[in-house]
Amino acid sequence: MHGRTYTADATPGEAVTVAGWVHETRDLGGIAFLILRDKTGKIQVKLEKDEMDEAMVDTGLDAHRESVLKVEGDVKEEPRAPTGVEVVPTDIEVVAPADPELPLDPSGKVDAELPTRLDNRTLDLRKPEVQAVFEIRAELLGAVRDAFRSHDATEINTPKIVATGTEGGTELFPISYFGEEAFMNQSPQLFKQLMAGSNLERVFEIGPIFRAEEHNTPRHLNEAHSIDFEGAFCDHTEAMDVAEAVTKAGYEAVAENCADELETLGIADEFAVPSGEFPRLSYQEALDRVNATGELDEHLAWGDDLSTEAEHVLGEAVGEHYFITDWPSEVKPFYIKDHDDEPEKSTGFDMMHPRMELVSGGQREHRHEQLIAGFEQQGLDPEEFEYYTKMFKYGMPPHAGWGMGAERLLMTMLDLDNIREAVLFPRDRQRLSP
Ligand code: ATP
Ligand code: AMO
Repeated sequence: MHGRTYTADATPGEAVTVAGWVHETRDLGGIAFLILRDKTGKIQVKLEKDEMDEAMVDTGLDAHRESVLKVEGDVKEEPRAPTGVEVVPTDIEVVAPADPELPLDPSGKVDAELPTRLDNRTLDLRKPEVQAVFEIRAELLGAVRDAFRSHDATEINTPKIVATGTEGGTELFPISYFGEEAFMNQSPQLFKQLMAGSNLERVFEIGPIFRAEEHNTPRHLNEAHSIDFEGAFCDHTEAMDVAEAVTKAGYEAVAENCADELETLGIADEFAVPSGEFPRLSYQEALDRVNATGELDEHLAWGDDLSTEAEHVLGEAVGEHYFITDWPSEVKPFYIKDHDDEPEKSTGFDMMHPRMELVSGGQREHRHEQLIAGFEQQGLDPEEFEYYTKMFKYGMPPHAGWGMGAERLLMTMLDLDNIREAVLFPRDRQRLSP
């Protein structure tokens, strides 16, 4: 075991200093064992009461579970120890004591409810199966970044305090900005488009989005992380290709680099990298497919949104990641371009996991006049968006992109029941701290 500050390898014959949390104390009478734990694993420390310094033995035995101890000693081979080696101590120091009453049990012997876990994330993350989720999250986001870079996209960061919303006016969190009305950003949508029109051409961002959704569901957060892509000279089909490639790259990296974490989560055997092309169903085909199952009470018709139930029925029928393309123009936002030959159909698409929607995207309306008309159709005042629309007068190329919920990608990948398991400190209707 390495203590981060007092690093040493636990090789037999070596003198080491290790530091970590007291995972367990086993007092067998004349002999006692401390199991110390840190990021790299666990190690046994042997305490022999009659043979070792009494004060040192007492320090070890008196330390409550989850206290941080620093132990100096010699590493000895010991077949009966859990890792085959143990530390025979020469000095034990309490670095940080822990109260005897713990709000949750990091050894996992006693189960805790999700709210208790979220209230005590530090202790919760001392459990290997919880740590594994966040190690995988980091690997996944790293792989997503690499995949974008291999697609020639430049990482950007856009403002989170903004003057206007884009994804529907009721879902905005208002804030006061030096006395002026402002909002937490719902999506980098307009900014990433402005950058697609710059010499950066292809951009991506991984950052927070804020939605004042009333929903209190296992797949909505009020602060989520969005993986956004926008590419100049791309159409919606190329944007779908990028979404598919980025998703597969994420799965591949996790399969390759997180074998231990998948094992810890008990999903190593069933974890599968999506293979083959994701089917692309048109919205009409999706409706037909749902209707054909006969599993919904109502018959879905053109213009209907796909309810959660319809999404489930469809997900079960398709059984893998898939796209829904060519949505009716009226259900997609102003920035989505309609098909030139069939204006009632848009280039908007969603990428679905059988359990839920992961991605929304489309080709954008890049023609100034049509963009302004789109605002008016949606009941929005184009004047308020002038900072955005004016750039469409100075050579805005055709472009397309999408946004993917990072937590949804992770929760579907790891088959987590609740999206709150996929974020360290979730924000929802009931939760503003920690
Ligand atoms: P030792 O000669 O190493 O002190 P022991 O067999 O005389 O060991 P006790 O002091 O009675 O043992 O130890 C109680 C229990 O602890 C026994 O079941 C023994 O197998 C176990 N034990 C002893 N030493 C270790 C060790 N270093 N690691 C794991 N288990 C041990
Ligand atoms: P949309 O609103 O569909 O599209 O969001 C894109 C993706 O972000 C995730 N997501 C959420 N995840 C958790 N909790 C939420 N409250 C939440 N809201 C959204 C979903 C969703 O598919 N501007 C467009 C994207 C684009 O066209 O580029 C947009 O924001 O996975």
